[in-house]
Amino acid sequence: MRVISVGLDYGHKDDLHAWATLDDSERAYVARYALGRDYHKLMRNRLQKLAARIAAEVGPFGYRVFVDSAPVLERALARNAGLGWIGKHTCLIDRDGGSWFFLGEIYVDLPLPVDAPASAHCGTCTRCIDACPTAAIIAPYRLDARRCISYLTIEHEGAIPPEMRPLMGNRIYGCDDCQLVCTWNKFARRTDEPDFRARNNLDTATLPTLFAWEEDEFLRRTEGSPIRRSGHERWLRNIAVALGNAAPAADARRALESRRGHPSELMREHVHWALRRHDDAPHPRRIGTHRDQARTPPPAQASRASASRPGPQEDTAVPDGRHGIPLRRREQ
Ligand code: B12
Ligand code: SF4
Ligand code: SF4
Repeated sequence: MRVISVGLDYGHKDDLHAWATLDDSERAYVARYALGRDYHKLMRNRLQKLAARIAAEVGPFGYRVFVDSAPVLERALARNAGLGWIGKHTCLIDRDGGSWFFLGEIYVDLPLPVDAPASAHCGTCTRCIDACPTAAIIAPYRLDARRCISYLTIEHEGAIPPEMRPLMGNRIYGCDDCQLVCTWNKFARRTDEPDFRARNNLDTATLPTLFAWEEDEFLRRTEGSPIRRSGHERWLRNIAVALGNAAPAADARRALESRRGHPSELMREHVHWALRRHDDAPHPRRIGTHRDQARTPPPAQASRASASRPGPQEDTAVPDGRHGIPLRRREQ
């Protein structure tokens, strides 16, 4: 048996836009991968087509397609297939493609030649570890999923641990910070895939706007989106946390007040927490920035740097304050 490992780019054109949203506590941040159509079906269809094309060339063969659909170690397989290396943030990165791509596989019974694994190029860089708002990357290549905002906002059921809430800033669905700071993503391939374009203005929407969606509207608007799977209650729960982290403003308070009497106990608790944050913070709360990180001296020389393509070891510091992460951990 052999595994054909495939990457599908989802990177959006402009990372600055992502930083601007993270900087603006009135707006909602949705992970880039979830702005458009759910990738699972799209990628599975493409892999099926690829299998059909192979069959047209070599004749019928046995195969099975996977996209997150079974306990498959997708990153390890992709690394072994030469698609990239597993970065310190634990995502797969390619020198030319960055890390904004999904993974999928076709298991085949064809005697294909085996590719060589990709070599690693993180060097001494620690940007992703330093940038993680919740310190979820507890050591290079080790993620504590319980601290990861992606897990907390997408997978976690029930109440979000109160100590994690202030660290989440305005991230309401998934998180990209560790990838946004990664130097290799400066060169990431961007996608023109219309299906991955932002729907419902999810890349610019304000928190009160999204908080106002009732369940039927939520279901209608998230049709075909990965967001739908988490359900309306979790959606509201996450936005309540983000509204609690927003700079005090009449709009945020009004939105929270409108859900004070929500039938779900979970929601009421999160709304009360958020309102308490506003009561306790009469002055505009300082929004944390990446300033300190941008000022960190560039990591020391690592292996193979390309002249035209600076690796993480070269100075990639950004202008002060451009990379904002609201409410980083030291600001609790
Ligand atoms: C669970 C999961 C999560 C969890 C935990 C993530 C984690 N880093 O552990 C949460 C919800 C936090 C999460 C978040 C995200 N995820 Co996710 N997630 C998965 C999922 C479904 C399973 C991963 C898993 O736990 N596998 C089981 C463990 C045991 O395996 P593993 O983590 O891959 O690593 C082990 C193996 O590689 C093994 N190993 C390594 N080498 C070798 C060699 C040998 C011989 C052996 C035996 C084993 C071995 O050791 C590793 C450590 O135990 C995968 C899809 C998949 N099926 O792989 C997507 C996946 C990893 N996620 C993906 C994405 C896009 C994300 C997010 C970016 C989404 C977002 N923007 O919010 C974030 C990124 C967070 C981060 N920094 O990693 C993509 C990553 C694409 C890429 N370029 O790498 C995947 C591959 C989905 C996909 N099909 O595209 N995710
Ligand atoms: S996705 Fe966000 S919370 Fe999770 S490890 Fe990356 S930066 Fe940290
Ligand atoms: S930010 Fe640095 S350490 Fe993290 S994955 Fe990218 S190159 Fe590796």
